[in-house]
Amino acid sequence: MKALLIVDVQNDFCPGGALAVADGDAVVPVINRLMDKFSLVIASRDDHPEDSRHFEVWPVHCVHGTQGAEYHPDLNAARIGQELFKGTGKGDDGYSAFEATNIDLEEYLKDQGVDELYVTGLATDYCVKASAIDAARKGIRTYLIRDAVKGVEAKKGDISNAVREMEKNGIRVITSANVR
Ligand code: VGL
Ligand code: ZN
Repeated sequence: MKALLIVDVQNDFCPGGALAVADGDAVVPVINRLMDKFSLVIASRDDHPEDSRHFEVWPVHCVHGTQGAEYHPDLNAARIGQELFKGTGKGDDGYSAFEATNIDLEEYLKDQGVDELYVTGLATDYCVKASAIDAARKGIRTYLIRDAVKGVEAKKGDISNAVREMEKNGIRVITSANVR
């Protein structure tokens, strides 16, 4: 059983948002098309309190209840079967979807019989990387869909280094055209 994981495709990570990823919204049509190939689609959401210590290192973004924390309006959110809220505590960065506080994601995937996770979304060099590596370490066969992710690239090479780190952790890098 395979599942599609959408990481943080939220307004604040898209152009015009508080922590915009360049071309972040370009992943939306790719992800919408991929949804047709999955019976289970799950999505993480950065959902920070306004006084989060996470904002000592990042601009204020994805504050609980704000427009910036909503999904990109073109994302086909109706297909999302389970949401994963993360970074919800004051001292909680919540980079990985496995740090979701509304559900134990590892248990949930076990209950659903998921043994293959296809990872998409934002940002390649932060929450996508953390989520994919956690999945692989939990014994889930994990795929990074390279044309369905975009990164921050705060320093030159961050994205390619993140992809390499994921590969070192056993994650298979594929393109959306190769998803059956
Ligand atoms: C993210 C930085 C801070 C992400 C979230 O979704 O990759 N990056 N919070
Ligand atoms: Zn955040």
